[in-house]
Amino acid sequence: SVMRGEEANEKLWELMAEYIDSEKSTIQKSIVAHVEYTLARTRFNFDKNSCFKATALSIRDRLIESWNDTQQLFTAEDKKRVYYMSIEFLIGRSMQNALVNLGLEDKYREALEEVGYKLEELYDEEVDPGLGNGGLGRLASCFLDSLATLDYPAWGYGIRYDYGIFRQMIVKGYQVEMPDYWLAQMNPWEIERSDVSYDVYFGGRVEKRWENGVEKSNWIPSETVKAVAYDNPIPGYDTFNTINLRLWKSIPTNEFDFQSFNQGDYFRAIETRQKAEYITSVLYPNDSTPSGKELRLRQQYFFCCATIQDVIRRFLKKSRDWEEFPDKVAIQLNDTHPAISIPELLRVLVDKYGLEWQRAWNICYKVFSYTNHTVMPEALEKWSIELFERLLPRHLEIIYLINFHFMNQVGQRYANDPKKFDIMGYMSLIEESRPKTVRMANLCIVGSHAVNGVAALHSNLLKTQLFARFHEYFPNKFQNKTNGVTPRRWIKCSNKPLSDLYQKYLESNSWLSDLTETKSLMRFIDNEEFKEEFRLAKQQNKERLARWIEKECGIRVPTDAMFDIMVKRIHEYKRQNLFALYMIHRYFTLKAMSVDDRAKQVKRVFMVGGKAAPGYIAAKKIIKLINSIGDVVNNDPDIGDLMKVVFLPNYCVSSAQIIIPAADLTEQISTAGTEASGTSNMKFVMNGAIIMGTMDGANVEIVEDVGIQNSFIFGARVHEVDKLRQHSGQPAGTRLQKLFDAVKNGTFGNPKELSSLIESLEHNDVYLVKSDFYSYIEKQAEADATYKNQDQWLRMSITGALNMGRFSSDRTIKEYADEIWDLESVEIPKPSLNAMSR
Ligand code: AZC
Repeated sequence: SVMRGEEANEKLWELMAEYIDSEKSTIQKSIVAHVEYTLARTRFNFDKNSCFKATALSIRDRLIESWNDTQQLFTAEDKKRVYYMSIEFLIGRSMQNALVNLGLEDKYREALEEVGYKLEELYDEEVDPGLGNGGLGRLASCFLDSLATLDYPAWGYGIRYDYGIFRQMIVKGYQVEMPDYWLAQMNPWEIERSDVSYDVYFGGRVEKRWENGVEKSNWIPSETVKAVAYDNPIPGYDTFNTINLRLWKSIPTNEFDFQSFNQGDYFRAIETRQKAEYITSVLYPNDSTPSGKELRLRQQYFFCCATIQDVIRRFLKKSRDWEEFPDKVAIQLNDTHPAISIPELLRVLVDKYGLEWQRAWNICYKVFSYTNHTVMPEALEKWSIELFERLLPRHLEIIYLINFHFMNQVGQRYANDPKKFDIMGYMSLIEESRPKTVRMANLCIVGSHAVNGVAALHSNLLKTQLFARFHEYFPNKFQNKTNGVTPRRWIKCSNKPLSDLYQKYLESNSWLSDLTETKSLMRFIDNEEFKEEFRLAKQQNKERLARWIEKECGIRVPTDAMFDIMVKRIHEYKRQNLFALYMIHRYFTLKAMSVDDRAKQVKRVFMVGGKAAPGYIAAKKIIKLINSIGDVVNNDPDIGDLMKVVFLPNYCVSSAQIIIPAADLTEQISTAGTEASGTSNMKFVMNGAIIMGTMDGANVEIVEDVGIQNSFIFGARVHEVDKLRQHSGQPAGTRLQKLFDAVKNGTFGNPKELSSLIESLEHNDVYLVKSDFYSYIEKQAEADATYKNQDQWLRMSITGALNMGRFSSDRTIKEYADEIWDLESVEIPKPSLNAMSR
């Protein structure tokens, strides 16, 4: 019998109430079942870590349900999908994020409390998967969160490294790298898909034959490995959509090397197999600088080849025309690391499916789009022709063919230009250097329909400098997509006091889906109660960080001091050295004061965290310098609590979640024109920190929205940089020279090791430390003066936090979907009651 509207509604609510009531015991039952059956434990050998695993598995069950529904619907609707290809995904811990997005955090907390466990303690049991270096990898993960939240039919594709970014230890002030075998404990989130695997080939030669007057190519490779899929469900916030992050692991194929075997060389045969597993064993720990190693190119091709096969298999599930491919598939290349996908797709279309070249090309470039993340020329990937030819002979041919057609067009376009050959040389995919190389960025630009930078200033530099000739040739290809970060992880999960405050004053959580809503709270900017609560939230976060520092570093820091923090990869262009020089300057200034004057100064805790690439000597010396400054300052009885210097070891996603909410001041001080965007700047300001920074990357746009009067901006502007660089050997000026001399004479650390840091600034100051120093210390003095006026500081901090709506990655992803991918959302309907009470 059919129930009428009202009656049906009532029944529904009854069932819902019952369902919600039973939820707590449902959760408990599911955890207990996993303890017993999945982990095979009893209450006699059950500990916190098994409780974490069982809880994670019970959450995963829910994720799998919605993930299956999502995939089914995507298939049924058959709308266009986007594939986000990235060689890095800095996922961070998953448990809290999953619970927040599923709206189950409080329910799980209650359910666990009853059985004697604190949810927050379980969070700390989780390993932090570090399958990325820094901003680029973390951006990819924020993007997945937004793609799921906005109901886009999207997939992430990457590599399942056995070893993520190294664990950093500080021993006697030096960085020591420890391997991060994050899979030592089972990974409760992933689903191994041994049924989803593809062969990937390397090496060998290319055979030619003629068929109906057309030359056909056949790649005869010499090596095979298998790519196996590991699926990681990514839940959206406040939606039933759960998308997939598919990571590939390499394993040997089942074919055995019979030749070695027959010769009795059993171990040789095993060795070949181990070489296959080696491909996905370790993430290269270089940030922004290519490593140029053969294994890295193997990693890149391995994950591109498997991904393209997977994408095509999905497309071909329904039989159709290849011309439809760009209507069903968009592939975003996160930097040039997945660039070989372009020749790979062409190869498959031409060699395997027999498409004619021009037809294949017309399909191919419509599918791809490319994001550039850096303008530093030394950071652009180039692979030697020799290596390419040895590993991927057919792909090299295809790249030559793309280039042949492209050079023809460029030649025609500039036929009458006296600089024609210079222009062609500049735009060529091949660099006629020694050794000859393939320019991966040029390949991406030519092979994509859209190219974007990651902040307005950066995108303009791409158009006017780095890729100027390409912009002239393809004016409509170039776009900007200013980065963003997910407010779910970076406010809700990281900053409970602030989230509670927003929830209270906005009377809902909808700000988590639309961060621009927080702006309406500006009406409370004169409300003393609101301001006091905001201040208290910051204070709680500072105390949490102080406890973390005491535990991790054994240093006690005063929580009534200004927390001045710089956390990011260590790079000369980011200028941690400038920050260090300021610390020395402040120390000397304090030392020179009378006891009475000192007592009037603002207390500061300087904190630096970040990893240096293991082979980047100068960056490692900067770490040592900061630790040496800490050794002197922290043990000086004249200074006491007035100033502390802390190096925060092993900066990673989970420590960022504790560090960022505690900052009063955030250092974003890269030389103008060097930091493409920055994303920690956004996280810090959202959490109430004030920027001490340069007009670089996304700082420019942040300042636009929060007001320049609510930030401390100093230093050369981007248009001034070139000229200043011509004088990079200029003298430092007396006050700065004094600091240089202090390092060179051994006041901080061993001058034999550290003076080279100073000498490079004296002779060839590429990043303009000397010329920005004086405006920097002026701004720092202004920050002190402002901090003394606590009400003014608080207003600046609140205004910043409330005006960050634009920097949610939801906004960024919406722009990609509308302006690059031409993608529509596919919303999963609420599961039926039947499904809910399953
Ligand atoms: C980084 C940029 O340095 C940073 O400014 C930006 O915010 C981030 O990407 C995300 O767009 N670039 C890299 O990490 N680049 C590489 C090649 O690793």
